[in-house]
Amino acid sequence: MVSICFRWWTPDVLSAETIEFQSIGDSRGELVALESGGNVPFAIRRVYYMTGLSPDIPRGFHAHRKLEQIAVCVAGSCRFILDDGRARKQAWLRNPRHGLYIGNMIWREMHDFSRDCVLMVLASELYDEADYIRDYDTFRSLAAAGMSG
Ligand code: T46
Repeated sequence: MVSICFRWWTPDVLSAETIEFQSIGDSRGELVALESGGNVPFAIRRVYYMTGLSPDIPRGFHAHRKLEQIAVCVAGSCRFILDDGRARKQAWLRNPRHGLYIGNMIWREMHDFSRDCVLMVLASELYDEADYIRDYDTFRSLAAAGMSG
């Protein structure tokens, strides 16, 4: 399966880019396949998804020490804010063929969920609360020192 990666912002924000997944479409509809080590650049150890989201209730507000993830809005839309400690950018997810790759040590916030948003996330590790950095000042200090904790 061919995947096309492209950056849509300057490389001052590291470890975050969109991956455009190939869609296999025919008269019955669209099909997108995600494969560990194929069009997903890590071994997938966990998948989770969010539903029942509200436009005025943001989520996230943390970074991960080691975790890599790909977020896909399989329905609806939402806006991500990504921050590497030096620069802050935003990305809208509104296409189920677009995955937002988020490397480690990237602060993320999710805003402006559409009512029909289904946000699916592929993760490189099992859930581990110790991998989270939930305090922004701590994140900034670690990022400035080139550390993950
Ligand atoms: C991320 C963004 C995009 C679990 O028990 N297992 C899990 O796999 C996950 C993801 C969460 N949880 C628990 C931890 C909390 O008690 O579910 C609760 C809600 O998690 P959290 O407040 O971290 O959810 P978000 O939407 O702020 O963040 C989530 C992911 O946690 C995070 O890794 O990058 O989505």
